[in-house]
Amino acid sequence: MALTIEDIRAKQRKISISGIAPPECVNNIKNNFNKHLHFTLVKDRQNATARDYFFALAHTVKDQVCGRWIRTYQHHHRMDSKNIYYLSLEFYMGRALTNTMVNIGISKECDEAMYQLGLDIEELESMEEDAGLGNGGLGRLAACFLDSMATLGMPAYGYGIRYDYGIFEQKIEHGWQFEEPDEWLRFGNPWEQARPEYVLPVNFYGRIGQDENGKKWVGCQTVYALPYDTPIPGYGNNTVNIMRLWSAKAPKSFNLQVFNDGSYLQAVYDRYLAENITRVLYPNDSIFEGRELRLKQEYFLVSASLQDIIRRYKGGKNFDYERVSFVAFPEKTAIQLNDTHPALAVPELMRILLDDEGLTWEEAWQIVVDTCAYTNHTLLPEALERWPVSLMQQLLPRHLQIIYLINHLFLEKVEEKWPGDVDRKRRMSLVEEGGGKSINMAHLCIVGSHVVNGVAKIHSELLKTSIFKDFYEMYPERFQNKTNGITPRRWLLMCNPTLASLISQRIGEEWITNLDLLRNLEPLASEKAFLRRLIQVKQENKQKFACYLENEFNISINPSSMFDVQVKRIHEYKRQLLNCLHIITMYNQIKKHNPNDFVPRTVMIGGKAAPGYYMAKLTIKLINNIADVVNHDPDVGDKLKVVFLENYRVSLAEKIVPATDLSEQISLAGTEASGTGNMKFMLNGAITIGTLDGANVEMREEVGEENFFLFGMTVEEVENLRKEGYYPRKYYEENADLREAIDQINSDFFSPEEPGLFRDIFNNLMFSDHYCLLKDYSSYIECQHRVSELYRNPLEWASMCLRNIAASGKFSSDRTIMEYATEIWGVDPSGIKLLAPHEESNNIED
Ligand code: 26Q
Repeated sequence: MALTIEDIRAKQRKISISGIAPPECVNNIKNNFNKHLHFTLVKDRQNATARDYFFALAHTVKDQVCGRWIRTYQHHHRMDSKNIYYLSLEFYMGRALTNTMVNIGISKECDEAMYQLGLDIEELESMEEDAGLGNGGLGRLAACFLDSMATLGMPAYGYGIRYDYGIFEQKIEHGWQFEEPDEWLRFGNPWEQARPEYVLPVNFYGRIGQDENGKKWVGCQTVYALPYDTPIPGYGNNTVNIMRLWSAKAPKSFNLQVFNDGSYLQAVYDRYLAENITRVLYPNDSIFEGRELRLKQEYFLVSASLQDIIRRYKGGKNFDYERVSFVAFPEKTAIQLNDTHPALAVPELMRILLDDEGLTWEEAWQIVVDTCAYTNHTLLPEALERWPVSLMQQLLPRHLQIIYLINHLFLEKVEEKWPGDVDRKRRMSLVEEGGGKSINMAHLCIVGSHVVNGVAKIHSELLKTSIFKDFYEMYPERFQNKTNGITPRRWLLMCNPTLASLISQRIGEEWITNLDLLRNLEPLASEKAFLRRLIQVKQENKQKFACYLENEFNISINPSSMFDVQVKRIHEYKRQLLNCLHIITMYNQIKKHNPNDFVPRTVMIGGKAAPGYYMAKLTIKLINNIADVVNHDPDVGDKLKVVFLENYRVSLAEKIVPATDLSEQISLAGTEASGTGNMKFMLNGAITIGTLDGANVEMREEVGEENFFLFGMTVEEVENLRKEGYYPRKYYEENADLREAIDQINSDFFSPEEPGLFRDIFNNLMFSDHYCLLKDYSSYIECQHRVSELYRNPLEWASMCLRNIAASGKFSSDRTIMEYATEIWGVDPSGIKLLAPHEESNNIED
């Protein structure tokens, strides 16, 4: 290998200290760092570990955040403007150290300080655990949104759950996935601030009745919600917002009954059961499972957050405690529901306004609808939440009663509009029959919100014509599109510093907060000198990733091969198996023809399977077995290499995205709501091979069809094919290469030791193939040929990469959030820049 990891780091260091850090700041950081090492960690340089150094630096950085945090709160209170609340069961934050340093503008100083102390800052950064409180796209989107809202200076709060265990750690053994618990809090979390003084009660079970105070819900079990705050720094504006995560705590009196009976030990043990509510993130991505504990989590988040929101409303500058009024609530409050997971916000806010605040139904309902908005993230029927009425009746009897009332009044409106249309009422009802009654949470969200949005143009259109068609006919004005985005801070500035500085050298730094400016790179697409530098940057990133694989996993890859990458959750609709069919086809080509004609590739696939998802787990095993055969075949050499990337997560994405040449976005058209990984690759100069699905459609629109490798059916073609009847066998019979690949899977070519291992994959493809892999195979293979041909010409390839970077501006989450702000929340982000604490005349005391 030409370069070692040390060479690359030394080179990158030269770039990163091109601006000189002021010595007084550097000294200050060194002093604080030493102070934390001594007083917070009680270590000296003799016995401190890399982890100790990470914690010392994290505390040093957090100290710099506190003043800005307090000032932001003061500013927002003074302004008394509308607050935005983003309710989500998932916030997939990843690591915070580098992001915090970058956003508050002290990364150069910290680099220099650690250098002077003889420490390797990258090694310290690598000690941080990912905050893995998410599954995939939906959770990562929430994290990108928090960054953008802070950067736009908006008074915004993320509300979520502080899971003791985040998304499981994926281990691969003999090719199979195993799950290990993610003990992310084991060494402590330097960023969070517990706020026990703001603890709130959350009630469960009980029954409907009337107590002495006129309460309608009595005899409940109470669990406390303890808030933990994490700072969310905006980029370069001295704003620090809050993400507030709730942790379950049993009240002291919990199960006092049992205690009085003398079973003290049982009572203490039961406290632990109550606290299980926030124990673990459900690891299903896009699969609904109706577990009671999950419903408890959803209500726990909603109940605690709404109490907190109302407390803040009542603490507002102009709130009149003598004459409590909620008329202004929607003017001061926007609540965004991240999918249906926090749908209970609708009946819970109704319950509070009716039972606790004494409003009439009509008053309360208007407030709820004007305040709430709902984002849908999927069309897949198996992902839609439908909670059994029997379960709701037990756990939340008052809410069920309110939902029935909402439904009754809603169906009256439907009857008014379409008299006698019984079937329509059945389709639109919040209560569904069949196999026991259940509540359709998406219907509840649509009826209880003033806006419903999809997450990419094509997805938002499909919502209106398919699953929510009836609702669109009823409330056309409610339906909007908000195409997803990603934060350019984490996904370029931070994860790809060499590309970021190459860009800044040419067009300045303003792109960091105005990503549309990347368009100014377009003229450089024909400038050979610049393209060569772009190639060089990509090559270094690839080499660095190759070093990482070598050091961490003892895997060696050829850094001059094309890095062909598909990283995302493993799911049938995302079609990792189509990628497998291509790999097998390439392998067969190499074996049959002169391998010297073959453009070398390293195909990397990564992602977690939900622990109970059999087909996804079998797919991982197949990828690993294919890798075994391909990588050990001497005829293949370093022409083709297959790697399964273990434990794909945010921090691994930050390493692989900058090193990727080809981004695989190959879902069946109409199944991927948006995708956001696709955007990360585009921003980092990868070229996409993809279908007309989700945000791919808009990426292609932005970059031009000549700069996007398109294949596969359109949504319309899928619909027509399904109508006329899809017979996968036909494509198997028509195409010899496809047949060969499928036969190899079935005839144990990849499982000689375990005959029949992949039979279920074979049967699934041949006799069902719900996601039409066989139909799209030939156009995929043909498209991959064109990709390889282009890769032979490095300058042409680089030119296309650059055009992709230049066209990626639309996919900044800043743009997405601006659209939510103006078109859903009715606020105009100030974009204000606050002064840093040390820049103000008076300090923390006021
Ligand atoms: C629901 C109930 C019970 C247990 C789990 C769930 C559950 C959890 C997570 C259901 C769905 C999810 C996650 C969905 C998701 O990540 N969707 C993705 O959202 C992205 C952001 O909008 C899109 O880019 C992706 O296309 C979409 O798949």
